[in-house]
Amino acid sequence: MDRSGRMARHPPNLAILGGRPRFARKLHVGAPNLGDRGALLARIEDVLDRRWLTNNGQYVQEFERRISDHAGVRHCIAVTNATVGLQVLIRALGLSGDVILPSLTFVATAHALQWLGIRPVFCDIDPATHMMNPDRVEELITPATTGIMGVHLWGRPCAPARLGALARKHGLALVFDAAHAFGCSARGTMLGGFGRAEVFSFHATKFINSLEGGAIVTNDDALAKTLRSMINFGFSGLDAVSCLGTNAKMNEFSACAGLTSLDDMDQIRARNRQNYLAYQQGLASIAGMKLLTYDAENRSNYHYVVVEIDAVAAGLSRDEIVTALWADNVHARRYFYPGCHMMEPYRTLDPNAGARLPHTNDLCARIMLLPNGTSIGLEDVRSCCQLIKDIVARQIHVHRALSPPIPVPEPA
Ligand code: T4K
Repeated sequence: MDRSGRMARHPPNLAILGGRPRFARKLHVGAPNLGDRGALLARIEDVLDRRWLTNNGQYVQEFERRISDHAGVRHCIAVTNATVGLQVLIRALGLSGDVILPSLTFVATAHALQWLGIRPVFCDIDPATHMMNPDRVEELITPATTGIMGVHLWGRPCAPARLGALARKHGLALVFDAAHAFGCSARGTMLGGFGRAEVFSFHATKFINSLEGGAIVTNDDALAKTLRSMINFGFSGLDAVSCLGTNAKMNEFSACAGLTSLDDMDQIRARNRQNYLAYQQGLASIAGMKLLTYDAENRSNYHYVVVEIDAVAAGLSRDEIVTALWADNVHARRYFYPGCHMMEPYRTLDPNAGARLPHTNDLCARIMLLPNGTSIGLEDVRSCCQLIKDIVARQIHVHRALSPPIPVPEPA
């Protein structure tokens, strides 16, 4: 059906209706951006030649320097992944009791707290930005609150100035899960330097990747010293252990991959942006599709292509569209459905949390992420938009084919 409500006369074929998949290969949200293979292999050869594989190796140190330079912060502590980075940071800050965070985030944000016996208190978002709403944060502060964990979702800044003022007013520790936000800024200041510390992810699916990996960045000298010791069993020197620690050290192969990825950062961003703009153009004429925009005043890595679906206007629910896309080999994702508060153990611990999270619940049911990154070209984006247009045009047939609804497939 087109925007005027007419049925298309010759509806195109779709895989969900028995046609051949539109794409011969699977298009993933999160397919790794691979840097120059030769450069990566040369670095790995060098690691092997020098027989220094981990424990603050030369490539980890170089990676840390380049991350802190780019983010404009004094210290960068590379870690095995962002989840462990958050855990180490939370412990180093001595957080306890309750910490306020959004529910619209990857479950790792909440798990990092719960893992350490801290109660995650989920806060609703501003539907216009998808960010945790500072006004709602203030309402949730109680004597048990010790901290606020903002999440720069999709690389958009999570009100760092307002949350900073709130944290100061109430004497709370402010940290940021900046897993999505490497290379992004808030009004001219790169994300990474806000709050007590921020944590980037360099997982394979991220803008910059070190296979698995993450980094804690901070301008706090004393905190950085503690963090560096904590990620290495608490060692402060040979045979000297000065605090409780764990093993969260990044290895040299990961650092080699991270450096190779950083070498290509400008090209990756340019490709992301070019694809994003093509999606913007391609989706503009499709009923019910609203692409989340990135503010011109903030720098973005354009890694995430986030679409809000209006099921009434599109004539199909988000889940129906996602199921139809998967059949055609476009593996759109429903990040971060159904929201952390609906996942265990949080659902059992606080079964009523959803009542204070109306915007989170609404968005979780409507968001779809589309593939981006260097494995996706302009032709892919155009075909993907055409595919969505065709799905919407055949809404009655798609709806019928999915009744009773076929569950959205799980990733392999
Ligand atoms: N905070 C936030 C806000 C986060 O988003 C994340 C991680 C974290 C904290 C924790 O960071 P880390 O501890 O991971 O450093 C994936 C990633 O595993 C996860 O890192 C990421 N967020 C999350 C958004 O995405 P899943 O469970 O969706 O992964 P999976 O296996 O379904 O893969 C995602 C897509 O990427 C699939 O379509 C397949 C594709 N893919 C994946 C890999 C690993 C590839 O094409 N190639 C690959 O090598 O969590």
